[in-house]
Amino acid sequence: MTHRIATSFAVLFIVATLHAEDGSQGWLRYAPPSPTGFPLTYEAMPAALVNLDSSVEAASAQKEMLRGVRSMLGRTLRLEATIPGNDDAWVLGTAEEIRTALPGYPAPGQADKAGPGGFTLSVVTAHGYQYWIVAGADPRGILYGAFHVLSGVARGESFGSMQGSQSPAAPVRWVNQWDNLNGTIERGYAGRSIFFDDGHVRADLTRAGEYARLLASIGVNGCTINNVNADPRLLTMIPDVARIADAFRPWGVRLSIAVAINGPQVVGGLDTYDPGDPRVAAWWRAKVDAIYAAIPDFAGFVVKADSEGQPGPSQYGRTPVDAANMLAAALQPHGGIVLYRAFVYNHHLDWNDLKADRARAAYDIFHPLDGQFAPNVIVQIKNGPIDFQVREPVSPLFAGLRETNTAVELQITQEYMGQARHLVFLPTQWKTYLDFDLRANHRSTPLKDIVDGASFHRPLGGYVGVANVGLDTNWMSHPLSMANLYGFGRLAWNPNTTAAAIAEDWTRLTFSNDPKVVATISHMLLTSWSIYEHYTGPLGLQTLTNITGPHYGPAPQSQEHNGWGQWIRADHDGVGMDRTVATGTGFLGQYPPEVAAMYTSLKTCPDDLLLFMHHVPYTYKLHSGKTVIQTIYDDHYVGAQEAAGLVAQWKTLDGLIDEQRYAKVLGLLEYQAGHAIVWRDAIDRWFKQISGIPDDQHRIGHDPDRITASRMQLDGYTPIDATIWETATDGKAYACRNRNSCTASAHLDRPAGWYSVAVQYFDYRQGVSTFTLRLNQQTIAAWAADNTLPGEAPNGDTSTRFTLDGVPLRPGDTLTIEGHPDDGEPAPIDYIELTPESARAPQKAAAH
Ligand code: GCV
Repeated sequence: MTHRIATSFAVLFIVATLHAEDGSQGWLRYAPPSPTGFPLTYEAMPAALVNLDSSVEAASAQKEMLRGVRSMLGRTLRLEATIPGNDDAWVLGTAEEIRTALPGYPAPGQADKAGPGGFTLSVVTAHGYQYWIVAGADPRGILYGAFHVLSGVARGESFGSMQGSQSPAAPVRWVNQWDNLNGTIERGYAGRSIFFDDGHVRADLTRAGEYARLLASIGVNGCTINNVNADPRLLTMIPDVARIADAFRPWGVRLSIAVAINGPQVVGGLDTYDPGDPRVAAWWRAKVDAIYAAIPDFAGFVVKADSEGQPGPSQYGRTPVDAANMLAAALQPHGGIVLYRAFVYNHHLDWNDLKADRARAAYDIFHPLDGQFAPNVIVQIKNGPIDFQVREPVSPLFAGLRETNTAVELQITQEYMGQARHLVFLPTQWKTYLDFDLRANHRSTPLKDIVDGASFHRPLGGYVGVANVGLDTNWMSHPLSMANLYGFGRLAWNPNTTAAAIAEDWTRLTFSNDPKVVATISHMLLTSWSIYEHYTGPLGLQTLTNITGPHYGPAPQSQEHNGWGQWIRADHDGVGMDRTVATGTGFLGQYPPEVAAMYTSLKTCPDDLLLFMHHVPYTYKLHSGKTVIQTIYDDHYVGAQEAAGLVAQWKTLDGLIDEQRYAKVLGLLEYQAGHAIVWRDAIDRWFKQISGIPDDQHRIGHDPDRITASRMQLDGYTPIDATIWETATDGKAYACRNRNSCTASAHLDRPAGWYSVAVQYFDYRQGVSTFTLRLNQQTIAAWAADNTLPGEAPNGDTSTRFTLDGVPLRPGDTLTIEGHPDDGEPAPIDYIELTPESARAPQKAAAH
């Protein structure tokens, strides 16, 4: 958090003059498009609307058109039962219905080419009247078409420019929610479940319906409502689950559930869950029949088995094919499908075994099974071979399953990507995966064409995004994180959409069409992944976060010496996993030959994945000409600086967007900029220590602007070990224990001038310690450590800073931090940093 002395009056004035928005509507705000710079072609828009289709989806489309047009253009459309012969009209319906009702459809030169789920927008002129047509290939297509029209209006597009046909790239466009029955969400960062509470389905499912509306607006057609670490008890709650399906149905979103493979034993009363046992198969058949009796449009099952402690077919010497096909047989008569996850690996790998490699697991297990899965099974594969890291190569399994349906699993919730506290726009990253050409059979086979079914002629497949929205009013906690949910839908609909188009459209819909807002936020979004990569784990090192903890702050050592296999094999001489066939784990041999060769050769392996593929000395020179170690150091400095740049960019929008979201995002970006410094310092200190190689710019450990607590005069504060040494100065935090308050004072000898004063402290999940900052005898700031960061100890998860700008200092001044512990949180501190504000005139400082 950053504050400024004596600005509160100005802030209050701004608050009073701006309209607040809470983010609850996401990108469906339906704000009037600003006329500035946009053709107002809607003058000619029909005043009537006819809906020819009787489906619930078309009813939603009709309602949405009325709502959107009224809200954006201030007009109330007149509903007509049939196409009026004496007026223009919007016409909604399936292509077939429109052809019957309007013999002129499609107009010459306006072929209707929409496939399943698709739509065609066109204008037909008959008897001198114009009919603005939203023709769905089916009821869902009508709904998607209506949302497309409304999105275009919101962005100031004319109906003319929207005309033509669109169809979704793949049939499966689902989100997975990792919601637990008790109402918590695994890796969810935006509050509790919108579906469950206290072991039950919520009585009030309003938010479930609103979520489905958001999903439908971006073409998502399925939602798995519970954690893939599935609780078998959900299988006993079908009547209540059916209520969620009812909330989804008007929006064309089909409900799916994640199932625990041991359900027959845990809730079914059998003494086994062996997929080869006929009693088990019969139990699943009966269960599936019961589900379809309650939920006729039930979509199917998602399965995580034999992974991270989940039960699986291996218990009985069976394979994923045995389990998946048994479930598929039960679902098949009803048209249901199974998404069987390929995220299966041994998390007790032997660190000392240089051939052991978690990245190999999915291919090793699933490739031999290619061609054996039932037609209604899809193997759901995470984009990379490890686990949603900041950068990984594409999983080679996508090219290893040529006679099996596949779907790519992308993570929308920012587990390893800053947990909705850091801005990371993921479509930029996802595009690198979707566009990556695996060169199967020496021909073009980009990932997007594989999961669309085109490359290997598969009838089923698609896109799954782990979304984890919660009860927070704005769905994903960080207002800018919603761009990721929106972007997932856009890419699942059309993976050729550019990240820039997604960023721009989302910004227009979510904030405004003001060119400055659009350019600034789009730029921030589009650069954010690279910024995050710079200050976390560059060169293919993975995120370098605390993998045995909350996956949040820096903790590079946690990658090593354990069974989880996210190793980077950093030692005194070098770093990186040797995954070559000749000398390493052989992982690269899982790729088709052209890709394997590209990664195997140091000449062609891209720098940004080098350390994922190779173990090299720290002094190895990259294509950039810089050594590995200096790149690691520099990238972290660059990343922290870029993160600070995000704050500056956002501040240029003050007054151009509503104060509520402006302030919320500003607070988050300031926090992020501070945390980027924590990341930078921790990773650079760690690599400097392990490599013994100094930074050629002498930055690491040389922070002339800092006064560490160890150099302050302390009253009550005592040193405690940071649980991850590199995340605090000299591995120590200073805690206030067994007292109501403690102080740390610094006597200053800086030149007189205006300074930005940052206090680096630790904010645990528990407790709300309070702090005051005094300049000589005067209190200049007070704040509470109430950010509930994910940890209960001083480390990189909890280290954060409070910043006060515009502080006039002169030699002889004393700055004092007074900490008041609360509920086990000992008001821990690390250092004060005094950054001169060079823009200010030094003589003003003398006046304080
Ligand atoms: C739902 C990672 C996450 C787990 C998650 C797992 C999975 O390991 O940390 O929370 O479990 O992936 O995708 O199954």
